[in-house]
Amino acid sequence: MRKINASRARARKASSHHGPPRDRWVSLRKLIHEADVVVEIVDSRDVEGTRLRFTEKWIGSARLLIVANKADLLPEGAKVRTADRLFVISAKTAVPEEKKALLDAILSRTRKRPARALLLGYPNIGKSTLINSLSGRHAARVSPIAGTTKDVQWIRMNDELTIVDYRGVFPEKEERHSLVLKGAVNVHGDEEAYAYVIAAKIIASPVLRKWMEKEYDLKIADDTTPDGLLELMAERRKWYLKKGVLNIAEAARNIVRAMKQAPEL
Ligand SMILES: Nc1nc2c(ncn2[C@@H]2O[C@H](COP(=O)(O)OP(=O)(O)OP(=O)(O)O)[C@@H](O)[C@H]2O)c(=O)[nH]1
Ligand SMILES: [Mg+2]
Repeated sequence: MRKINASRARARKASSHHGPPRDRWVSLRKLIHEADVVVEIVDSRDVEGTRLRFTEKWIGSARLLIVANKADLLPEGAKVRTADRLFVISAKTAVPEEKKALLDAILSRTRKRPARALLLGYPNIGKSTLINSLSGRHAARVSPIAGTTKDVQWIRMNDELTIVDYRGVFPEKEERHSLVLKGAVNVHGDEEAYAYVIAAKIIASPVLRKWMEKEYDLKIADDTTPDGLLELMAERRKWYLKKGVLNIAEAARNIVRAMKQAPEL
């Protein structure tokens, strides 16, 4: 009796979208198999860094459409950095023609009607926002917290197309600090360690430096250190624990949050 229950529990687990990573990959493979088109969403600011390496291998290029989202966060005049052909958009666009062009691009990947398109991408990349924008209604839950979409949600766009919203995915081996920079994981309590990684990255990048200087109205010198940058932020915003003691933890939380809106990842 016990044995049967255990094997039933295992079977249930394998078909669930929660559970340990291995089961998740099994259910993802099944969803990919059932999809007519797979739309891989990447970040316009870091196309290469937010590509999912397994898609080409599992799906093949005929059924795959790569969409670079968050184009509105690119610095003015900057182009999406990539060698690949891809569709560039901002999920926040209000231009109906842009949405229509994306829907057409998705449908052009298959002859099946109604077609089923599965959206895949890193957490927080804007999959649910894009679905809401394309459907013109609030069908999928959206938030700046990575991991908002927990399961699978089928959303009917029109007679021709159903879109499947799926939880964010990323390579299991990817380092946590790299995921923090991409906004793909949430940081609680331990912001400070990541804040230094982010500060170093900002200091090293001319684009990010300029953006930070404008955002916080401060001046970053060539010899500014990551610690120094957090101090500058706290000074500028007048974050003090008490008189004369800067609140570095507050600056750390802010730099982690601000990075999600950075013009470059
Ligand atoms: N500026 C800008 N922000 C965007 C865009 N698309 C999404 N966002 C923001 O990015 C955050 C994450 O958006 P979601 O749509 O929840 O992302 P998701 O990929 O569904 O995330 P998970 O469900 O956690 O995997 C939200 O704060 C959105 O408002 C975009 O094109 N431009
Ligand atoms: Mg989502």
